[in-house]
Amino acid sequence: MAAKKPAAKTNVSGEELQKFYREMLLIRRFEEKAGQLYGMGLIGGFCHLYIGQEAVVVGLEAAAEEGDKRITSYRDHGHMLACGMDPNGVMAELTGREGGYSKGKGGSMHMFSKEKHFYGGHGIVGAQVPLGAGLAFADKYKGNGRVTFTYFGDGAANQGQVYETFNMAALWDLPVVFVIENNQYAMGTAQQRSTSSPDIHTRGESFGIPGEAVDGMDVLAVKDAGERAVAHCRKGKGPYILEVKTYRYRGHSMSDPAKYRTREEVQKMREERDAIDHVRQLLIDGKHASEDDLKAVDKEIKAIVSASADFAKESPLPAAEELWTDIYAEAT
Ligand SMILES: Cc1ncc(C[n+]2csc(CCOP(=O)(O)OP(=O)(O)O)c2C)c(N)n1
Ligand SMILES: [Mg+2]
Repeated sequence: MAAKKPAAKTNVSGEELQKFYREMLLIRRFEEKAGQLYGMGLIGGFCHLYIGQEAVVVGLEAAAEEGDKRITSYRDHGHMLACGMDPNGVMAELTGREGGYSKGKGGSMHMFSKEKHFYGGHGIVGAQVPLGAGLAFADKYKGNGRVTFTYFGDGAANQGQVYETFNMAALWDLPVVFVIENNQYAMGTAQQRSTSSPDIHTRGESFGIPGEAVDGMDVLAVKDAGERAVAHCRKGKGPYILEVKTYRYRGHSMSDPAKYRTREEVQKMREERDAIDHVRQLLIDGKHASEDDLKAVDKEIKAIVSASADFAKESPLPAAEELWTDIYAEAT
């Protein structure tokens, strides 16, 4: 069943807009820096950038409360930064250094933070979806009122395990928000080539899970929808689906020939729908910030990001003995 969708709130404060601007810009600049470090050979293996999709996590984190959980796919750096993980630790992990969140042994797709309730980082498409329901099951069992945000892509939404999970989540009224980040592509496959019905938010209908489509390039609309979803879960009404329509500007990963879409298509989204430009305009038009104020924020964010790159470069590689730690549980 498609849920009723009121218009996005317009009475947002200047302070909140500034927060959104800052948080989205941090993700964008961080990802740009990661792309540079990858090009320099300082990051190895897989690396999937989130540039273009920033409003999704920033909007949803604004709807979250302390103790709520999040779990996502391999396109995960934005989620980490949005929930407050330290850019230094994330960059150090990307570069495989000791100071990283997984001591340099996990890399881009395998970072976790107990403190921030971030449960990864998963390289197997769709694998995080049943895990997300499991986290929500634990919270329901404990009766602690927490909600789990379980993020996955439009491609992952075609996987069987997603529907097994929908069934159980609905059956047990689990407090889980299924966030489908529909960036219109799964690697090089456009949604219309892989998906029989484009309205992925209606996929919960046969399980009785409400769903709605959200403009993922508008952080205010995302937050608004996130609040509806979270309220539904916290009332004990079970899961909720948000299909957040977004777009990735960069390739699927750092090794993407980009032959499946035109440059013009990407350029058009950047020019007409960019989520950061949108908030920038709201700040200026509403006289919440001047061009100079925003320049100062840009400078501050650049400094945080370059400090994270310096921290990463200065952090040593993991010692050889580390190969034998964190593999098996210690014998008790
Ligand atoms: C089970 C599984 N099958 C295939 C792959 C290879 N693969 C990695 S990402 C991806 C596309 C997923 O697209 P989507 O869910 O839309 O997420 P996006 O990359 O757009 O964020 C595929 C097929 C994989 N990692 N795991
Ligand atoms: Mg996708």
